[in-house]
Formats: sequence, structure tokens, C-alpha cells
Amino acid sequence: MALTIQDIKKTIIAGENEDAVAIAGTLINRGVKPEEIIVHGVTKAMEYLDKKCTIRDFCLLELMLAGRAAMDVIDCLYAEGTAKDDLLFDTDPYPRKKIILGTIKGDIHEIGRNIFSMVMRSHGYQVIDMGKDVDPADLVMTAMDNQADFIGISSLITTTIPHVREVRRLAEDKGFRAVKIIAGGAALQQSNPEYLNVDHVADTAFDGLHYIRSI
Ligand code: B12
Repeated sequence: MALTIQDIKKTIIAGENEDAVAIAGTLINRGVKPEEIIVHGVTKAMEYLDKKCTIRDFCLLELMLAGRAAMDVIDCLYAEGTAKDDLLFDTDPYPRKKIILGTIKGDIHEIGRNIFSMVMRSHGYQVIDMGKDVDPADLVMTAMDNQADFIGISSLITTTIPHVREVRRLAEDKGFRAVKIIAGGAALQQSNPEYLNVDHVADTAFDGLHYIRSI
């Protein structure tokens, strides 16, 4: 039977990273778009695990293995032309828009941030991904040092919201007003830009891409 995106979802849930990557490769060769695999495969797998792993029954190992499988699939989907770190901004002969990205202080979730990072790189943007648990002041400092066009903030933990709200003030205190701030991740997407003190709150990585393209 022909493989489908459902098979990616199943293998990610089962934590079978090698199978998930092999299926992703087969689907891509058949012309399936990476976006479809992300939306209907990777994201659906994580939503399923959210429902399954409740506060009472938090299956850490299962989530870690699924998380690894999801990250491997993302790496495979956006492997070509997406260097892990775009630190050589000044040597680029064709300057592109720059994004400084991080999962905010207090949060270690990184699957969604990685998806956004890969999506932006694969669409020609320069991304410095500062990783997880990033201090808001470091995010702003790196954005200023690199004269970035955008700061991207990811968070899945609601208690981090005060740190998210700090970013704009820190940037303005340094006189860095031109930068646009965009937030995403499950904890932030239920909120609005005014409350979070950002320019845009993205529902998905692709919504983030569309917003940035519209600027
Ligand atoms: C996998 C997972 C984990 C894994 C993370 C593995 C990893 N390497 O990232 C592990 C097991 C480590 C983990 C740990 C914890 N987790 Co957890 N985890 C999840 C789970 C099930 C899925 C998260 C995920 O990857 N989703 C899939 C991705 C693709 O979705 P996403 O991040 O939203 O990203 C999409 C968009 O939002 C967007 N996006 C994301 N970031 C950005 C940024 C920008 C700029 C843009 C434009 C777009 C964008 O792009 C993506 C694609 O469209 C969620 C449940 C859920 N529904 O989110 C709980 C969840 C987030 N975890 C939760 C909790 C509580 C924890 C722990 C605190 C548990 C504990 N007691 O230790 C710890 C975290 C400790 C810490 N300080 O951070 C809670 C958070 C509750 C809350 N609202 O505060 C959730 C919601 C589970 C629940 N229902 O209670 N977790």
C-alpha cells in the first residue's frame, strides 16, 4: 500500500525517527510539499500526544522520542540550502532580511521554533537561531548587533509571557525601534499583539512567513 502523511504521523507518535525520515523522503520524491507534511503530519502527531499525555499521565520518554522523530523529519524536509546557522551576514553578497529567533527564557520547547526557522531559511531569509531558554536582553542585543529586521519569539509555556512582553521595551530602551517583533507557539497564539507587546502573533510557522513577506 502506498505511504501517506498518516504514516509519518504514526511513526512520529511511535518515536520511530528513522522510519519517519524515510517516509518523509519518499513522499517528497513523490511531489508532496513540505508544508503538507508539517501541517498534517508533524503538527498532528504532536497534537495527538498532547491529548494522550495529560497532567496526570505525562509520558516523558514517549514525548522525547516523538520530539526527536519530529525534529529529524523537519531537518530532512528542509535539508538543502538551509545552513544551521546563518552567522556570516556581512559576507553575503546579496543581503537578505534577517531574523533573530529564540524560545524565550523559561521554556525549552523547540520543535515549533525549528519548523519556523527551517521554513524561513528555505524561503531565503537569514536566521540566527539562539536556541531555547533565551534571555530577552540577549535576544535584543543580538538583534541590534546584527541590525536584524525581525525578532521571532517562540513559547509554549504560559508563565513566560512576562518575558515576551519585555522584548519591545528592551529594544526601545536601546533606541532600536525599527525591528518588527513576531511571536508564535501554542502559549502565545491564543493571545493578541497588543497584550504581548509585539507586532504580530502567528498561528503557524507559515502564517509567520506570510506576515514577514507582507512587510
Ligand atoms: C513535545 C512536548 C514536550 C517535549 C518537548 C520536546 C522538544 N524538543 O521541544 C518535552 C517532553 C521536553 C516537554 C517538556 C515540558 N512540557 Co511540554 N509539551 C509538548 C507537547 C506535547 C507538544 C509541543 C510541540 O512540539 N508541538 C508541535 C509544534 C509544531 O507546535 P508549536 O510549538 O505550537 O509550533 C507551531 C506554531 O505555533 C509555530 N511557531 C512556534 N514557535 C514560533 C515562533 C514564531 C516566531 C513563529 C512565527 C511561529 C512559531 O510553528 C509551528 C508550526 O506551525 C505540548 C502540547 C501542545 N499542544 O503544544 C506540551 C506542552 C507545551 N508542555 C507543557 C508542559 C507543562 C511541559 C513541562 C513544563 C512539563 C514538566 N512538568 O516538566 C516541560 C517544559 C519545561 C520547560 N521549562 O520548558 C504544557 C504547557 C502548558 C502551558 N500552557 O503553560 C503543554 C501545552 C502540555 C499540556 N497540555 O499541559 N514537552
